[in-house]
Amino acid sequence: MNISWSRRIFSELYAQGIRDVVVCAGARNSPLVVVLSKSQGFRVHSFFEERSAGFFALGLTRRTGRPSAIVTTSGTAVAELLPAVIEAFHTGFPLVVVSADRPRRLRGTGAPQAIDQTGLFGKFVNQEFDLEGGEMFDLSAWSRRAPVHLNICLDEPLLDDEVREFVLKDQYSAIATAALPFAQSVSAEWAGVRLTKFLRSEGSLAVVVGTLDSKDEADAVEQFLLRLGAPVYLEATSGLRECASLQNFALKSGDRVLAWALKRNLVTKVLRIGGVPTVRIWRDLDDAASSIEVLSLTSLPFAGLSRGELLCSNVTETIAQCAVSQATPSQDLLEKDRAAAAALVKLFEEEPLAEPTLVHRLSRLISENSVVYVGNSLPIREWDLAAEFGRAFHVRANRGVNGIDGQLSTFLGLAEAGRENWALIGDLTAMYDLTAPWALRAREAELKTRFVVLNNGGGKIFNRIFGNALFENAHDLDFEGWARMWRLSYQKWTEVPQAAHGLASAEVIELVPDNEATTRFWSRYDAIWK
Ligand SMILES: Cc1ncc(C[n+]2csc(CCOP(=O)(O)OP(=O)(O)O)c2C)c(N)n1
Repeated sequence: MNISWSRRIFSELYAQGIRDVVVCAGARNSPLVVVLSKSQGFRVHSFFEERSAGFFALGLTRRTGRPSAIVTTSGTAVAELLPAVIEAFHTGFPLVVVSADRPRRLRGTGAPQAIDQTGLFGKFVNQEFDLEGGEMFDLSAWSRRAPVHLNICLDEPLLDDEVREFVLKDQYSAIATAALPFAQSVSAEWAGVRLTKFLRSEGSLAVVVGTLDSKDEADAVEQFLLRLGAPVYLEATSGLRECASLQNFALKSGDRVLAWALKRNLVTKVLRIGGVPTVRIWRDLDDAASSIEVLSLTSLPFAGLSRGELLCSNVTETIAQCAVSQATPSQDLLEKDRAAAAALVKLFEEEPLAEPTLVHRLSRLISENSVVYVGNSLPIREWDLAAEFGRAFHVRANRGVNGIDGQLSTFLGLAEAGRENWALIGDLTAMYDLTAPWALRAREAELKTRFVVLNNGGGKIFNRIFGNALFENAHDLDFEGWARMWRLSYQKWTEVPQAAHGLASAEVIELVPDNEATTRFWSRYDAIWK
């Protein structure tokens, strides 16, 4: 019954609203793969490397707003999906993992390509179904804010029937398949009351805005911040850095200004809105001895700190329920920020070859409205520090668990046709995901993609933190051969040009900073805060 069962499985997934299926073929999943190849209705993406494929599927989910599915064969192929599943779990995105398995009777016997696939994803899946002999699954209780795992045990003969073309029927109902609230969620009314109390309490407030879920949410937060009038640190993934209306309260000299203000008691309470922030002070706030009050308002159930208070609720509805009184921003803080921001601009002029300056100039080169994917490690931090304020981009990142894995694959999944798509990632991060351009083979014609590899010769974030060579994995490799292998155009830049001419539809740009200039830049930046 493998063939007819596979048809029922895909019909059900289609009815659940899934439209994109990433498939990594092997022998054990052959009934699923063959049925998929004969089905009409899915966009099928074929990949051979499951780790990248998992992140690509996550990118597709993020772009389409619908869960995507990923189909693997048995054994370690399934295990390769763990990083993407963990990232999806921590960012509240759905994925459907469909793993083929050998029959249950072989579990624990050491038979070829037979591992115990149940429980492989642990607490990072919302539901797991271990199915055999035509059993079906019921996804009505799936939160759609985390992955699910369907483990399909298939016996031989694998291809046990003729496979005919079939057209999938659209029974998908957006209402029946809407995401459920997290168990930790509180009502917007309750959250609004709590937020009002926090804002009215004694103390001097700063706001940090991390990743916001949508343009509508960003618009609502913008209006809220305007009413509040408190100093606000806007991470690029908030989508609010470009708001002209917020320029009077937006801190523009980097996250160090917050550390500076906390040390001087110019800020005594912090409101975080959106995703867990990247800013360094967020880690410092975890200090149990800290007297700084912290409140997090986020749609995800993660406090991101072991102290402070979490309001997991609908952000837009909560701020609509909140009675805001205008804050009185610390003038000392705003003045320091203005002076430091001016010093930063001067540093960009005086150190044109330093890494943050290259990032700054890149942010002026990239056309507005592009998708900009910023990789973890220094790229996201340097973009937050150095990207030109007021320019509108769609900034994306994987900040669930801050991994340097799967970054290019996620980028290719979420890249949008009809826009330019730029990825800015570190060199080790690029090496981690060398197979990612495989995904372009299916999407190439429609996509404009620029992979900017900031090649500073290793994991330079550690150089700044530890100054110990073992952390850095220093190297003198370049990316020209990688570009050639995937038949991508390639350019090497040591400076960012005034305008981007002659870029191919898919281009690798190796951006090479002058490491001495970068060291000088950071020591001069540090001096601003002494
Ligand atoms: C999967 C994973 N492994 C290891 C790490 C730890 N880590 C954080 S940054 C980093 C180095 C990144 O180097 P690179 O991509 O060159 O960026 P740079 O630090 O130079 O900006 C490493 C290994 C991680 N975040 N994720």
